[in-house]
Amino acid sequence: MYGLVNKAIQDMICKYHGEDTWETIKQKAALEDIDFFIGMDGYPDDVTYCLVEAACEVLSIPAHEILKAFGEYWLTYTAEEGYGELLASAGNSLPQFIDNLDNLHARVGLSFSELRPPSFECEHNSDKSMDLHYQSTRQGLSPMVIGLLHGLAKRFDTKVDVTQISFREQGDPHDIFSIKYKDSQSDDK
Ligand code: 1MF
Repeated sequence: MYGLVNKAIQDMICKYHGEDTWETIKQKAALEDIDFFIGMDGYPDDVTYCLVEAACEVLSIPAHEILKAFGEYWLTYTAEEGYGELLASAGNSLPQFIDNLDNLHARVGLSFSELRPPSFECEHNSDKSMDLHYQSTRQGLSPMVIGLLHGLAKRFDTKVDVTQISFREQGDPHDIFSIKYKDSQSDDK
């Protein structure tokens, strides 16, 4: 994955647990030879998975919680690290943004050819509910998607309820999330 992802993990860990804890995690992940991550360089996915695994052990937090927290963090991190306009161009509501995610990744992929973008396909069921089909070349990241959805909800001041209804790791063809959402200020039930 692009170094931007590893940089964001580092930033989140330093912010909430301090530099020393980050150094411990980096060492545990056997990445002590890396002085810093370069955002626009591609790194093996293993680097990211090892960081998450080491963070689990050092912080005694399960992987799914770290991934979920990271998903939320990704939205504020990228908004502040030069991708504010990219995010803004994807829409100004939760459903619109999700509908535009494949376009957003296509735009990034034009400039950065090593991107392996996931695909997010929406089935809008009825008012304020949808099924989201998530397909990725990578395994085990569905908790991060749940965090990303909560991060989007925060961004748009929307209440969201996410339930995973199909699980690739249990042999389903891909992950599917059932999403219900509601604008915070709206009165509809
Ligand atoms: O292949 C990749 O390296 C990769 C990296 C990040 C692919 C996707 C992503 C973003 N994605 C990560 C989780 C899914 C991974 C997977 O299933 O394979 C999050 C997608 C997302 C979902 C909901 C809401 C917002 C989301 O992301 C917005 C976004 C997506 C990509 C970028 C920024 C914001 C991005 C920008 C520049 C990149 C890489 C990704 O590369 C750089 C970095 C620095 C300098 C130049 C290029």
